[in-house]
Amino acid sequence: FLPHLVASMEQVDETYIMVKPDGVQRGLVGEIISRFEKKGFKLTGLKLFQCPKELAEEHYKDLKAKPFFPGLIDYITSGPVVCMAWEGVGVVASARKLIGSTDPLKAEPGTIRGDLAVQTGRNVVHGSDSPENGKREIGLWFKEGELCQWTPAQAPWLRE
Ligand code: IDP
Ligand code: MG
Repeated sequence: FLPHLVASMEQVDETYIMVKPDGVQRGLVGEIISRFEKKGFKLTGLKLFQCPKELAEEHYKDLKAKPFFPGLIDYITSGPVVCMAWEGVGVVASARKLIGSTDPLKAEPGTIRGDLAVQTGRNVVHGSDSPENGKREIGLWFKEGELCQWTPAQAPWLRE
């Protein structure tokens, strides 16, 4: 039972990461992408996209009853977003840590929201909250043929 076989049996997850319209308007796209790129996750989908209202409502359907829901939908559809699919072992939980708390004033320094934002309603980035939602959201935001399966050259330098 060799260690490298154990490692390769670990579950590879996918997460949906999105630079929200404020992140695009503020010129933070490259900065946000590079946080995930430098960490060592694999990018499998990327596009600039103007989100229709129906898609924003479907994406955030669990928050429909919240008082901030209409404002949230206006915010997400107010300009282009950058949609990303990222893959890796533990990527969902790790991406949430890199992103930081929902309220940027409570987010730790070093996290994207902790470093780059001040308000919950303008918190620059989205990340899926579970592997199931990662799959669901990638399915919502990307069409078949928009995702790429590839082997990064750095792969053997990231994992034993
Ligand atoms: P998350 O993005 O950290 O997963 P959720 O609770 O899932 O946070 O909320 C989704 C998004 O809804 C937040 O990122 C934020 O943009 C918005 N939101 C959440 N709570 C509030 C609020 O109290 N006021 C305004 N917007 C909010
Ligand atoms: Mg959430």
